[in-house]
Amino acid sequence: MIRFLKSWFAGSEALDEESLLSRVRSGPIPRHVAIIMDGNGRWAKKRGLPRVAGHREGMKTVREIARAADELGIEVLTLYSFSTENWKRPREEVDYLMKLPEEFLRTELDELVRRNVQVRMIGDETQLPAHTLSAIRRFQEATRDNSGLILNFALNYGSRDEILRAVRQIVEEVQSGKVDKDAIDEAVMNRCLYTAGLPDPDLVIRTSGEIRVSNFMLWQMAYSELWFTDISWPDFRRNHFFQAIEDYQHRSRRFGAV
Ligand code: V07
Repeated sequence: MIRFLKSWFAGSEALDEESLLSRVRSGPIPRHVAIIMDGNGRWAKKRGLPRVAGHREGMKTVREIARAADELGIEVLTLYSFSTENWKRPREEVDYLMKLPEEFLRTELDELVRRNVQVRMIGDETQLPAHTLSAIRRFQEATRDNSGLILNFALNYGSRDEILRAVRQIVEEVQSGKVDKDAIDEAVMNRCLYTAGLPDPDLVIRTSGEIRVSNFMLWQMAYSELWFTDISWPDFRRNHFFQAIEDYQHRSRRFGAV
């Protein structure tokens, strides 16, 4: 009897997972989903592990969610991997984080190429260690001609910093006569941001309980749906991702696509 109940329960869980996926597939798929991957350090601490163990576990979630985004036909998945504020963390933690793009290259490049994924980065590249930047460059070169999912890592990214750089560039273009002051519009701003050429995020997800946007895509998320969960990033699964998208689909149906 217990065995029967167990298998029935497991079976209904699988059904739930599949029916959620098929419901999501039948609705409008967001073009761009952006995620603040919070809670790696807390996940580790709760288990008596060093913070870096949480970052390592978080890489597995990156793999799972990138696969899910690809399967749904999402155009852009932006993952907030390292903020301009994160340099204030302990030296050993920063050093570890800066090795993750190499680790990701080693373990994921083959599959990403097979999936026709294009890897990009937004953020200030100039302060990154040479070994980190070279892994990112290798990623970009190996996936440059791919036309599938854009897997966009926000690394040494800060939205205010991004906006200030855009302002400086626009001032330069005005001073050199390339742009008239009165012709500065949203399109001029958009092409001066790191996200130039990408659609604005339709959906922004933040894991691990904080209800803040923390200097992430402030200009770009003017009309985004926001979705928060208490689940930490290492515990975040494709079903949570599908749930966020289903909620987004209900909201955009109710309020119209503005
Ligand atoms: C980082 C793993 C995921 C959890 C959140 C923070 C830690 C993937 C990358 C990455 C970046 C660029 C690239 C390829 C992979 C990464 C950092 C941290 C700094 F081209 N995950 N991940 N970069 N974490």
